[in-house]
Amino acid sequence: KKVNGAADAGESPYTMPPEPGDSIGYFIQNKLGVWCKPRNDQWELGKIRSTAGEEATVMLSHGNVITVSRGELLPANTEVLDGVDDLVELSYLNAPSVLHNLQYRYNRDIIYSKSGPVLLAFNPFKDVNIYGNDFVTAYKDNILDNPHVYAVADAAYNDMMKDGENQSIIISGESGSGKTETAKFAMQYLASVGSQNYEMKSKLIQTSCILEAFGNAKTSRNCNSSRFGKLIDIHYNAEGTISSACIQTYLLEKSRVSQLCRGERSYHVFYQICAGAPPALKDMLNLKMSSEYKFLNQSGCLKINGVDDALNFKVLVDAFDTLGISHQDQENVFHLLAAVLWLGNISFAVIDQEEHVELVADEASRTAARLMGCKMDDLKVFLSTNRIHNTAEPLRMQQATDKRDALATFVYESLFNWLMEEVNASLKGGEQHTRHTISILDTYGFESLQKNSLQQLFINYADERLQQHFIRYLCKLEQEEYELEGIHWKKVEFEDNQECLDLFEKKPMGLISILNEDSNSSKATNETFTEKIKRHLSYNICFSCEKGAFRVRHYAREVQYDASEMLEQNSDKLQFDTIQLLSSCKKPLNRSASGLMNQVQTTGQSVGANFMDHLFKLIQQMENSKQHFIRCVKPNTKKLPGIYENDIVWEQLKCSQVMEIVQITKSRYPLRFTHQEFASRFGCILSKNISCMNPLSTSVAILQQHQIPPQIYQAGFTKLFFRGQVDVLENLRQEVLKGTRELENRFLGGRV
Ligand code: AOV
Ligand code: MG
Repeated sequence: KKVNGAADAGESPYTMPPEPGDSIGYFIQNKLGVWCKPRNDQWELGKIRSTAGEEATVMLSHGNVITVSRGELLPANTEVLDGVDDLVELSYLNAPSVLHNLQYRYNRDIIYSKSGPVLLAFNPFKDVNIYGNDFVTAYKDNILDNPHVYAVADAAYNDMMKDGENQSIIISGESGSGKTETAKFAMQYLASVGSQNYEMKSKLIQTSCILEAFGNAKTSRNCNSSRFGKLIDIHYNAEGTISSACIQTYLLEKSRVSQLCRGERSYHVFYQICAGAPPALKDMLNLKMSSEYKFLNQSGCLKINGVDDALNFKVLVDAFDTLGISHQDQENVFHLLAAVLWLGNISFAVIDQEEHVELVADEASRTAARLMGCKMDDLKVFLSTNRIHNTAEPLRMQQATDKRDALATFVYESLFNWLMEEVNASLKGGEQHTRHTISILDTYGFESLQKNSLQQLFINYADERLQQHFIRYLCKLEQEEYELEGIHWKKVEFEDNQECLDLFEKKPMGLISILNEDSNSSKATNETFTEKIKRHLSYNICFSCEKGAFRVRHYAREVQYDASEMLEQNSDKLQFDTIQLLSSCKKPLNRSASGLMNQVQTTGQSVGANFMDHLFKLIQQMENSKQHFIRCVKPNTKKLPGIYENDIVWEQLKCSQVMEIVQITKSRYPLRFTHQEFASRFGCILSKNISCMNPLSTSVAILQQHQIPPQIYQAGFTKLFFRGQVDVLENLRQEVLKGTRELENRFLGGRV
C-alpha cells in the first residue's frame, strides 16, 4: 500500500514557494521585483508599475520605464535573500536570480557558495585572504562554517572519523577555473588537521611544487595549466593522524616536450633550470639560456608575467630536499632535463641524392649524448637510421626529426614517472597502520583547441566520464530511488550524457575499442580508421565524421578531432632500437627509463586501453567512498579579477546542472528509514499493541498517532522518506527509554 503524505500539502507552514512560472500574477498584483530583459539579453531588475493585457510596464532599478511582454518576466527574490550562502535558500530559482546571487557574492570577494551538496568555487584571480593557519583553525573549531574549501575538507575528515568510511573530494571545472589551487587548499587543510607529524605535513605540501614544475605549463587558457591528471590519497591511522600518502598521475601530455602552440610554454621546469641553475651546475650541463633551445623558443613565449623562474628553481630544489631526494638523484634529474633540451637542438644534414640524412656532430649532439650517458656513435646510428631486422635503413629529414623528438619525449616521460615513484616512496611513511583514506581528484579541464589530437580526446572523455559520475550521484540515483519506491515525486529533468559515453565505451564497436584494435593492427591506417568509425558510429547523435577528422558533441561543447595521427599516438610502441639505445646508456638515464621500459614491454597495451583501465579503477575507488563535490567556475575568460561575465558563468552552471541539483535538493527527502528500522526504533512510543502489525502499518500508526504533518514524509514500498527532522519522535523515544531505565534501576535496586 502506498501512503502519499504529500498529497494535501495545502495550508501547511512547510509549503514550498510557488513555482516560478505560476507566480507572476502574484508578483504583478503585489508590485514585487521581477527580472526582465530589456535589451542584449542582459537581465535587469525592476518593479511592475501596471499591466494591460499581455503587456507589463516595468520600472527598472535605474529609473527607466519599459514595456515588455508578461511572459518574459521572471520573479525576483526579496532583497533579504541577496547573497545567500546556498542557492537552495532562494525562494525563486531562475537563471537571473542565481546569477545575481553569485555575482553579489563575487563582488564582495565571497568566492565560495553552495548549490545543495556541491561547493561552487569562483576563481577570484587575485589574493582573497581567506586561507592560512588562522582560517584552518577557524574551520576546524567551527568558528567559521560558511561555504569554503576548508569546510568541505573538514566535513570529509569528520565524516571519516565519525563513520569510518573512505572519503573523496572530486574537483571539476574547465581549464583555468581553479581546480589545482582548490586541490592545494584542500590538501593544506587535511595536512594541518591530520598531522602531528611535522615532517609528513611539509612533505605533502611540497609535493605540489614538484608536480607543477614537471607537469604544468602555460597554455592559452591558464598560465599554470595541469597537463596531467592526479589523484592524491592521504591515508590516516585510527587516531586520525596521517600515516602516509600516495599520488597517482594520469596521462601526461608528452607532445608538449617537442611541440608548442604559439604563445604557450613547455613544462615550467625547463625555464626554471635555465634561469636558476647555479654556475657550477650550468657548467656541468653546458646549460644556456632558454632562448637558445629550439624546444623552448619555437612558440615565441619564454616568460610568464609575474613569475620568477629563477626563484622557482630554488623552491624546487628545496622541495627535493624536503622530500629527501638525494643530491645524486637531483643531479641525474638535471642531467636529463638538459639532455632533453640539447636533443631538441640536434640537426641533420642531407648526405645523398635520395635525401637521406645524417646527424650533425656538433655541440648539441655531443652534449646530448654525454648527458644521457650514451656513446655519440650509438646516438648517431639511432637517430639517422631505422633498424629493420639486421639492416640499418637510412632516414629522411622528417623521419629523423620525428625520431629525435620521440626520443626526447620518451626521456622526459620516463623522468616524470621515475620522479613520481620517488615522491611516493618519500610519502610512504613508517610502519604506521592505515585505517582510512581521503582522496583528492584534480584532473585537466575540458579542452577544445584549434587542433585537437588524441590527448584532447582522452582529456575530454575523462571529463565526460566524471560528469556522468557527478550527475549519477547527484541527480540520477536519488530520483531513481523515489521512482522505485513509488512515492509522489515531480521528476526534475536533467541532461544525461550517457549517449556520448556510449560513443566512447560501447563494446565491441565504441570509439576507444576501434582505436585500440586499429592501433594494434598492422593493416590499419588513419584513413581506414576514419572510414571504420564513420561506418560504425554514425548512428550516434553525438558523432559526425568528415575527411581526416571527426566531431564529438560533448556535454560541454562540440569538439572537432584531427584523426590524422591518432593510431600512432595511441600505439606509442617502443621500437627495439630505442630499448637498445636506452639500455646502453649509463646512469642517469637507464635508471629512470628502465621502469617505464619494463612497463611498456610487460603490458603491451595501447595508451587508450591503459587509460581506460586507470579511469575505471579511479571511478570505482570514488564509488566506494563518500563523495564531496567541488565545481570550480571561471568568472571571465580574460583571467582578470573583478570581472563577472554572466554568459560565461551561465554556460558553466548549465553544464554542471546546478539548477537541477538545487531543485532536487530543495524537494528531496534527506532522511530515510526502512519500515522495519522505523517500526523497531519508534515502536516503543506507540500506545497500541503492535505485535500483530506489519512494519509498514506500525510505522503509519506511529506517524498518525503523533500527528506528524503528512507533507514532511512519504511512505514508499520499503522505506519511509522524511523531508524534515523527526526530533519530536526522537524526544518521545528518549523519554520512554529513560522511564524504562528508571523503572529497571528501581527494580534492580530493590533486589540488590
Ligand atoms: P585549473 O587547474 O582548473 O586549470 P588553476 O587551479 O591552475 O586552474 O587556476 C588558474 C589560476 O587562477 C591560478 O594560477 C591562480 O592564479 C588563479 N586562482 C585559482 N583559484 C584561486 C584562488 N582560490 N585564489 C586566488 N587565485 C586563484 V587546468 O589545470 O588548465 O584545467 O588543465
Ligand atoms: Mg589544474
